[in-house]
Amino acid sequence: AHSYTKRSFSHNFFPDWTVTSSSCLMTKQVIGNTYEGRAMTVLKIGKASSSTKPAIFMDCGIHAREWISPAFCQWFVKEALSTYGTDSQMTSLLDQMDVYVLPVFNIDGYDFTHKSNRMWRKTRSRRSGSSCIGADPNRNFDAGWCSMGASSNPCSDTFCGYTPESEIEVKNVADFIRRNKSTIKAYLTIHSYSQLLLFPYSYTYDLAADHNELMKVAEGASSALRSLYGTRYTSGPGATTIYPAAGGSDDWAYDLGVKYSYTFELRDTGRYGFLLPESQIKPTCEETMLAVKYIAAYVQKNL
Ligand code: 0X9
Ligand code: ZN
Ligand code: ZN
Repeated sequence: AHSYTKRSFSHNFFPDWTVTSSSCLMTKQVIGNTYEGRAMTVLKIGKASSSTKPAIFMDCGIHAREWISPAFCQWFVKEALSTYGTDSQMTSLLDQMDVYVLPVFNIDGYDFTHKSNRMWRKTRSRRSGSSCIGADPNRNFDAGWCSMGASSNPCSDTFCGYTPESEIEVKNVADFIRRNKSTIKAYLTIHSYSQLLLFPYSYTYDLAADHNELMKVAEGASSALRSLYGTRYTSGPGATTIYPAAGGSDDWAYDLGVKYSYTFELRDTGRYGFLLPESQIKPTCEETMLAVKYIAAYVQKNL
């Protein structure tokens, strides 16, 4: 694709920008369809190269009601494309690496939160034998699957699904990451809310082999984030920092070999929760950008 315009997404949170470029900084790839048949499109952002570049994978909108998350992916794409060539860090990052962005992971659920139930969390898959709909995509990955902090009851909001990767959206993403396993150096997944920067593990209390380094990078990213508006984040392994919960994408990616695997829980800490007011979208995206760029710079430096 040779241009990026605000019309690229069905939900346009930032109507004040239009970014166009004559160079090839972004291409897109459909990685499969959702349960209801919507195309899942991964954007690949980076300077075109004949050789394969190391990459960072980032997804937003695993959980339907966490609306600030897809807003952040959209912000990231706009910021990356519009600051390439002027921001030295972004330029160097996109020269050397690619960033894969999946703007909305759980598109069916996200659509449902706009039309029927604002607090929906799961996918929208159906199966004969149960009248309850959907599974929690962040309990459906093959990482200690359904062993703790997940439910085998299809009516639960944390239903782990019938088998690992039973949700087609999870299968599509897992297949994409497996296919690109040798190039993907970092996995970032954006959720809300609680202001946390989590890393493996959540399916066990055991510390990750890279615990110290993951903690150090998380602390650096959190202080970069805090430097803008003073927003405080807590860093740590999922199991002890939020709660034990198996089947998450971060643990799965880490065990696959993607060392820098992080879950962001964006603003706020509960005053508005999932219903974060519009006035906080832009500041939340701006500060989160600093944390993501901090992690990206660290990964780039340690390739
Ligand atoms: O429970 C979750 O999936 C995440 N919190 S949320 O409120 N956005 O639902 C936390 C995920 C942490 N990582 C794992 N449990 N693997
Ligand atoms: Zn192009
Ligand atoms: Zn979530």
